[in-house]
Amino acid sequence: MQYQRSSALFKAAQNVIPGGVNSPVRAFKAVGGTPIFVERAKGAYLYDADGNKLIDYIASWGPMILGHAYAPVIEAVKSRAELGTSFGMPTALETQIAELAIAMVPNIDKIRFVNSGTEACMSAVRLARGATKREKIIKFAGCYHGHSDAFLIQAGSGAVTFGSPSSPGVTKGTAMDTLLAPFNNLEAVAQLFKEYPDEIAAIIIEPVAGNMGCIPPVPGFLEGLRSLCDQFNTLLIFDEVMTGFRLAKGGAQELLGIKADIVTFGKVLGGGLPVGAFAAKNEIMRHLAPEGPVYQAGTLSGNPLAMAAGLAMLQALHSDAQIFDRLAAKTECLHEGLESVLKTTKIPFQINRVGSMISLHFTAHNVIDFKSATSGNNQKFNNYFHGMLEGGIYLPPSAFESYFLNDALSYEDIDFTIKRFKKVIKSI
Ligand code: KE4
Repeated sequence: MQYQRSSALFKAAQNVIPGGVNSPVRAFKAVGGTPIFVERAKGAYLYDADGNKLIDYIASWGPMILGHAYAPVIEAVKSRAELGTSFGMPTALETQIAELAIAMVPNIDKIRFVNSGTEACMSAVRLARGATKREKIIKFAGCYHGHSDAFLIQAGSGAVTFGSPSSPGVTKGTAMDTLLAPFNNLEAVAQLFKEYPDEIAAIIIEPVAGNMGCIPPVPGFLEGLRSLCDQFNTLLIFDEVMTGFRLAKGGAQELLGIKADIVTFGKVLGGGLPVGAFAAKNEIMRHLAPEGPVYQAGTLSGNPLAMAAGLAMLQALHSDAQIFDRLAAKTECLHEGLESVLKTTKIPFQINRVGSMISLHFTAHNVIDFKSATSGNNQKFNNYFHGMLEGGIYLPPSAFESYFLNDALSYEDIDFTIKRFKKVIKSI
């Protein structure tokens, strides 16, 4: 593969955009080398600026669950654009997508649309604080809920990749209201409630962590959080920006059978356009402006193009009873293929998988939290990443990310991936 054009584009971008990218993880800092500039994408394939065709296992970090340039979404956006792109006034479209999302997701009566997962999580925490009149929150080391100050305390994803667990610019005051516990460690959470029995407004968690690689909850962990929240009148926020509309129609709440008090969404919900959302039962959502006093707003919230894309996406997912099983089966096939190759070597590895989220870690330890996720051999990961890229397979450029499979991936694509892995594994 050659990347002359991507490297020229990267050079030019660095003159006018910090680090040449609009989101740090895209810069390949963790894996080294030149970030790939993409020209277009269709189905399971990316076509980069140098004309290379790549099998895509990121799906834009989740949104492209039905493959790139999915025709119904494209059509919806095209026809909607003709009618105007933004009004700053309500449209019937927002009600339509809200009704469908509420029909698909358990335990929510109302939903507020925003423009990103960060905004959704930030607003959900403010709502929880306003509704409970408490100030502290609990988050988990390695979980990432977007880049608002309250969350950049040992965040996952890009922040971990940059090895700067707590970002400069976050004030001590903010950090004091964010309590940390290790993922999958119920005892540590119980301890925090012992110390702050009536101060914790909410626990915010990725029910299946996707920002340390993919890390499932151990049996009893989420159930334990649910009962601690009930015991201490704390709200349980499921950050389903990744898992929502991906693990099941009703997301992780449906798949894992755990009720959250507030759920946040992003990614798939927008069909590739900028959308986030947060949702809850009426008794919580009634605190939100203009119904209640908790303020939250946005010029482009509920933007008609984004709503059109999201509605087309949700309609496709809602009407296809097999989609989530198909995605899980393809992911299982990838898992088995990678495992069968690795078992012919002496390389220690862990593969974590939930639904269409999966990650490979070069470590002998079970990967159950931030500490064990960072015990992986990053050099091996980087060699693996570049070896696969050379073979036309685009994986997340960081050991702290989950892969996101899309339904346009064929079993031939997966077979091609495994064949390439067989070659690459010999030299990492
Ligand atoms: P955005 O603000 O990036 O739309 O969503 C923030 C967010 C919130 N919650 C979870 C569970 C998330 O995974 C994310 C964002 N995910 C990362 C990928 N790990 C986005 C990729 C990026 O930062 O460029």
